[in-house]
Amino acid sequence: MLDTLFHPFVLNDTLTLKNRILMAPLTRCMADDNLVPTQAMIDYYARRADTGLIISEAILIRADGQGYPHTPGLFTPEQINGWRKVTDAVHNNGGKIFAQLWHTGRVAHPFFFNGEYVLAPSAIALEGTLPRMRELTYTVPKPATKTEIEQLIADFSQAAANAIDAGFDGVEIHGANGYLIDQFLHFSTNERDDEFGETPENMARFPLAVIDAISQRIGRDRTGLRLSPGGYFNLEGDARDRKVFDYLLPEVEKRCLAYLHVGIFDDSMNFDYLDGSVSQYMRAHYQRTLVGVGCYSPQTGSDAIEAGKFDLLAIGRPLIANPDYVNKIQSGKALTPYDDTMLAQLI
Ligand code: FNR
Ligand code: 8K6
Repeated sequence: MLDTLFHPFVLNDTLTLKNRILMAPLTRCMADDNLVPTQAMIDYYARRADTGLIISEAILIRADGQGYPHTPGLFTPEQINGWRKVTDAVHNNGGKIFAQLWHTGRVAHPFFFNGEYVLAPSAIALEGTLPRMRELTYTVPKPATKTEIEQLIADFSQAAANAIDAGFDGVEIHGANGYLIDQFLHFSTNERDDEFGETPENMARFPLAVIDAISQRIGRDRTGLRLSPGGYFNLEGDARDRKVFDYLLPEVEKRCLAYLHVGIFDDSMNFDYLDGSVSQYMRAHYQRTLVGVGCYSPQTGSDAIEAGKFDLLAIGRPLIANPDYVNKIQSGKALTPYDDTMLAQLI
């Protein structure tokens, strides 16, 4: 029964979603040279306003977080104005939209912001070269000092305030997929011996400080979070990471955020040190609203919700291929299959 997907869902006192299908955050690299959303992006998001909640593509909190070409920002007045047009268009079509706030940490490249170095927890470089820019090799990052960490927290908080100024209904903190926040949470990228490393409490300190700063600034009811306890993208998982997330998830739960979102590409992936899939592990350690994702169809997604595996379903690639995804599944029409060539253009 797909019906489950179409029921409204009360997230909290401020937010009720008209259905349980979320648009997953999807980087498209289509902003203009000043990292401002374009008219094509406004139209692209507006077409998807029938989802219960759109989570925007990852948006840079500041210039030195950039790791791919033409990813949008939310740190200049021009960028804020650009996003205002997107949120207006989504709201005019009856939708809701959160901004996913992003700093790539060691996955950034000085090429994009004309800088000297990138910041990360520790001086451990990502191996290899940038996607589609094979002449650029990842650099050895500079371990962020305590002062730089405080500035990053302040900049995350400012970007959240900018998102609200731009008309977003809330923000999702991008703590997943091996980017800055996630780099603090895994041993393969965090070798610090100060209050941000070595123990679960220390490794969770920066992520929790970002969460607290943002939820105090814009309200916890408007703050969501994405996490990847399983390392699978941009960093390697380590059995010791388990303890970090065992500590972090109850701490997050206490903060009563709008939702927690699984960060994974394929939820059938199992991780030895998590004793199963990431969504199973998160559900076992977190009782509040959980968003599942990763290679789900409408049927498998609604089955998972009915079985209590998670509460809301985020859909990524199928929504790239089908702007009218919700309408199609509601009316029983066939979906257009996704393929990677569709990334070249916003439809
Ligand atoms: C992604 N994903 C992703 N995740 C995220 O947190 N922020 C992002 O900006 C992006 N960008 C992105 C771009 C592209 C082209 C893809 C394919 C994926 C991951 C995405 O949100 C989702 O977790 C996966 O796509 C799995 O869901 P589907 O596609 O199987 O429904
Ligand atoms: C935030 C992201 C930027 C770029 C996104 C690229 C997406 C690529 C498409 C999919 C490939 C992903 C594979 C990852 C899974 C690895 C499994 C071991």
